Amino acid sequence: MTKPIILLGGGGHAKVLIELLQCLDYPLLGLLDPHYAIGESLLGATILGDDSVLAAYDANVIELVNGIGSLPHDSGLRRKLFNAFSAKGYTFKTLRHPTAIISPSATLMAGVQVMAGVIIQASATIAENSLINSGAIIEHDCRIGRHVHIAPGAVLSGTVTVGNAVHIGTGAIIIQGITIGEGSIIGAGSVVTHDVAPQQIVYPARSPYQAINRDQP
Ligand code: JB3
Repeated sequence: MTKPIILLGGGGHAKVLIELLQCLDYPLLGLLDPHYAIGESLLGATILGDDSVLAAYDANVIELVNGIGSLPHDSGLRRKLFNAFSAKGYTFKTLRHPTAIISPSATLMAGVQVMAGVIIQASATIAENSLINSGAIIEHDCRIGRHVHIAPGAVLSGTVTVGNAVHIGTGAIIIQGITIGEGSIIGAGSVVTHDVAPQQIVYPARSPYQAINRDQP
């Protein structure tokens, strides 16, 4: 049976998760976000307060959902909250959107979130607290580390290995067999054809954007 859920965060990613939890008919007690007043509502979910409120809830009785998303250069709040509350004995629920296609031989670890329209193929492994965002494709035998964000529409071909805390931007393409080192950022729209060392930033290879007036001869 699904335990009552408390959602961390009330921003853009949390809104998408509230609707996912409602769609799955999971019992959402409310959410924690210091930005709101207690008792306010967000898409039908009640604000319970800031993270200090969690101390009132037994870690064996509830489950958490990490509603903090991630940006390439953010503070790592998603990772910090996962680590801090896991250390206190709380568990993070693994979520699968009903429209996602997930191979029965794929492995999703604690707190992994698979959003709408994702495809995850045979023998892929996704480690703790990673977020596979809308419409991403994770092909067979990929190994995705912890605290990774695969942004909407990114495509990882077969046997790609992604280190911990990597950000793969919207629409990026990673060809088969590539390894991306821990903490690296792959910019939106990049096409990655060589291994990427840890802590690198990869920008898409394209010329500067130039607008041409359609009326010019
Ligand atoms: O790219 C997509 C589809 N989604 C992005 C997602 C992956 O990452 C989205 O566009 C954003 O770039 C980002 O979503 P996120 O993290 O929801 O960002 P934002 O809308 O800025 O909301 C962050 C929320 O976290 C805010 O409401 C903050 O008040 C709240 N917050 C800040 N510090 C906190 C804390 N909440 C809790 N519980 N604890 C904190 O310490």
